[in-house]
Amino acid sequence: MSKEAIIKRAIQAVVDGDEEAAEQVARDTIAEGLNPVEVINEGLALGMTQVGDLFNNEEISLPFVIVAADAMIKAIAILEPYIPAESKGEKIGTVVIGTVEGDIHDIGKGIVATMLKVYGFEVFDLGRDVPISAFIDKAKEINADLIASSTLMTTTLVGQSALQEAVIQSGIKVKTMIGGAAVNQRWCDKIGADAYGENASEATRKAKELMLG
Ligand code: B12
Repeated sequence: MSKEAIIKRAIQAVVDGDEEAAEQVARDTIAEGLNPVEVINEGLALGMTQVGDLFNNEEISLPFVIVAADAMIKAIAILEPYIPAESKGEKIGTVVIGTVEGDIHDIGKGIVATMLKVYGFEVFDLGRDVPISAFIDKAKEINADLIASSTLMTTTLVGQSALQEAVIQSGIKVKTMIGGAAVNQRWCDKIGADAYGENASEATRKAKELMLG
């Protein structure tokens, strides 16, 4: 089966919220020797974006979004062990990542965490709804190079500015990177974070740049 056909099926499986179809596409991706990262980014994630648009236009209700998100999570769980490691050499840096307090959206954050691992970072994923103190404590404990935070809601954006403040207050030497659907470069500049990444590829590129700088 061609890559295009698999990607089309991946998009459709998420839009339909069809868990079995999503898992089957993941297994077919592996059987066909395709790159799981491409199927996640160009297929599953695109399907989730379409679900978001349908939800925004009030064409579907929240339960459908939940089912679609579950289908995507199940497929990613199958694909993750097959993602080829790009960096076989030395560790590039250590990252603490999480979704800020009050926000339970974690699919995109999970993709970013996976990509950072693939590209040679050691990643400590604190999950979702993470208090600011937990980011700071973990960063201190492991002597992190980078704290990466995600948020998808305008109501929880303030968590990223509070985190930025807390990093300064704590005096730890750590870079900060922010992302998530509610975030943009303007917000990054406003709160003084070191980098903003629009998607997982940009996140890895910017994280690498921060380690060099
Ligand atoms: C799936 C989803 C859910 C799922 C989440 C499942 C899960 N485990 O994550 C469920 C159904 C649980 C959910 C719940 C809610 N949701 Co919701 N949800 C979505 C939806 C449709 C898609 C999000 C998604 O997964 N996209 C796919 C991923 C791959 O994309 P992504 O997250 O943007 O991540 C990419 C980039 O942003 C970036 N990135 C992400 N994180 C990071 C971090 C860093 C450091 C970097 C560099 C980059 C980066 O890279 C990622 C990969 O490319 C969005 C709509 C949308 N347009 O975003 C609404 C949306 C985010 N939800 C919304 C809302 C309001 C809610 C609820 C409050 C609904 C309710 N009334 O109960 C609750 C939230 C409860 C809470 N306290 O958090 C709103 C937020 C509105 C706003 N602007 O504030 C949105 C925008 C929908 C809308 N238009 O109303 N939701």
